[in-house]
Order: sequence, then C-alpha cells, then structure tokens
Amino acid sequence: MSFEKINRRGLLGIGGAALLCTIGDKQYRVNANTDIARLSSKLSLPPKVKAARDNSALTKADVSGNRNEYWITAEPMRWNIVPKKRDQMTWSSLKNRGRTTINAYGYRAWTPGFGKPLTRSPTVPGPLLEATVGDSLVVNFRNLTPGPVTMHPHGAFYANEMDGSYKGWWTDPGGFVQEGRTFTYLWECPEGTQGTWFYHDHGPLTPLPMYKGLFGPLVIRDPDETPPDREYFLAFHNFSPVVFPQLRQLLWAVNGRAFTGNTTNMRAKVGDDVAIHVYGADDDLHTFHLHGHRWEENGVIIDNKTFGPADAFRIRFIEDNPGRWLYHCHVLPHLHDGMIGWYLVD
Ligand SMILES: [Cu+2]
Repeated sequence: MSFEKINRRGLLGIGGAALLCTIGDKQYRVNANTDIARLSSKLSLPPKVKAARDNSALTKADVSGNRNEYWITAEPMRWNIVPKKRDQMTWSSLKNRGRTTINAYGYRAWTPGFGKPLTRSPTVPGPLLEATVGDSLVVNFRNLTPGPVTMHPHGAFYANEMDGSYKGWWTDPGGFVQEGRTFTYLWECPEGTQGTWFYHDHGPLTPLPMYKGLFGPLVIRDPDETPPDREYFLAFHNFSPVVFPQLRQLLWAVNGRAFTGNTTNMRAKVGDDVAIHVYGADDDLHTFHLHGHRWEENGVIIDNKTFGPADAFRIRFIEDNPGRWLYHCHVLPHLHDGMIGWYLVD
C-alpha cells in the first residue's frame, strides 16, 4: 500500500476542476459533483490512525482547571440558506435566485454521553464552545458524516496530538476521525489564550467539509472582564455552487443564512453593554460594518473593520442609538448577495 495514494491534490482533482483553493503552497480542486463518500473510500489510513482504538481515553489527571465538557457530532443535513424566502430589506422575493436548500454538514451539541441532541438539527455554524481562562475544554467528537472529518481549534493551547489536523503519514487519530468513530480532544485555556476564536474541520478532505458548514465559534473569556449584557457571534462565509449543485449562484452568508430577516437578528436596548464577535470562515476578505455605531480599535474610532480568512475579533460598545440598523459586509457584491442583517435597538 503506497502512502502516496493519499495525495490530496490527486484526490480532490477527480471529476474535473471547478474551484482551486490554496492551503499553504498547494492547490486543491473541488467541484459540485465531488462525492465525499466515494473519495473517502480511496483514502489510505495513516498508520497512527489505523493503530488507534476507538477513543482516546482522557484521564482526570490530563485535565487542568475546570473541565468544560462537550459532546459534539458532525452530521450531514438539509440546510435552507434563505428560510424566509425573502429579503426583508427590499421586501423582494428571492425565487429568481433558484433553490436555496442544500446538502450541508453541521456540528451539533448533545447532552453528556451523546444522550440527546440539544438542537433539532445540526447547524451552520456549529454550537458555541465556551471556556474561561484556567479551564480545559474537553470535546468528545463523533463523526456521523460519510468521510473523515475533525475539529481543530484556534486560540486554545493544545498538545500536538490534539491539533485535529490531517498531516499525511504523521496524522494522529484526532486528525482523521472516521465515520462512526469518536475522538476526545483536550484543549487548554491558560492565561494568554483569552479572546474570540473559532473551530473547524481540518481533516484529510479539507477544505470541502468546511465549505459544507463544519465550523463554529469558540470564546475564551477573561475572568477579570465584566460580562456584556448582550452578546452575538457572527460567522462571515459563503455557499458556492462549486460545492452545492443545488445552487444557481454563490450566496454570501452570515451564520449560515443570507439576506435580512434570514441572517441573525441582533437585538439590544439603549444602555446595554454590547459585544459582537465576528470571524471569517471562508476564503475571502470581508468587512464588518455596523450602521449608526462606532467603536475603538488601537486608539482609532472606526465603524468598519476589514478581516480575512480565520480572522476573529470582538467589538464592544455601550448602546446609545435606538432604531432599526443594518450590519453588513462592505464588499459590495457580498452585500448584494446576502451578507447583511438587522440590528434592532429598543
Ligand atoms: Cu464580504
């Protein structure tokens, strides 16, 4: 068995090129007809993955501080990007844009021991993972999708084997979680890890599962900071016809939905201490622009912030301006094709 068979360039090139995405210095091809189950069956198992038992048994001694434990699945699902079928701002029907329900992937949180799901279906983005400086995040991850996928965190501290990344021959079991298997990740949150982060798939099929919806917010809180009155997490990303054959056009999304009334409605009252966490979960540059408001960054007052892939940040302000406001990406085609939402202040 030749390890060279796992060459991802060859793997994702099957079926003809439609999209080239670059990770590091390599380009990968993805298209709408890419069959993940079929592709996965061609993958050879890296030796450490083959040798591993079903689970990495974490002992209590491994875990420092408070144990913040999660049970998370990755699952295939049907997902409607425009469930209201309308753009509320223009009150126009979006029927002319074609079908908006796709075969996506989502992460979903469960009660301890994978007892019961906490939401009716998986979601894009996945559930919020939360910790405070000093805590450990213990994430029991079960893969219910047809190909190997993982969870890889940004920001937290983790040992090499808890990276959740595919590394070819050197891949650890957490970097190649096969269908039906469970892996327990331990991610620590020592001083210096506080902030707004996110997590996403980083398995051998990268970037396909991430395009399909496998990402979600992660926050590590500073215990010395007063919690805000209102808090929102916004992922900026897209759904491409290159990955979803159901779509007629590329749709730009916030938290898995496109257009006002479909994307997250943020709400606050005058006087509230508001925190908005934003992260980029696709390949593009975006901006976060909020009407009627401004905030400080490095001593400069701004109302629009540019961010790129995997950038994450938080803005915070005391609400002083009631009304119906828009937030959106200021890259105009993104704005036009869905990357916009409401911020409603009483
Ligand atoms: Cu944008």
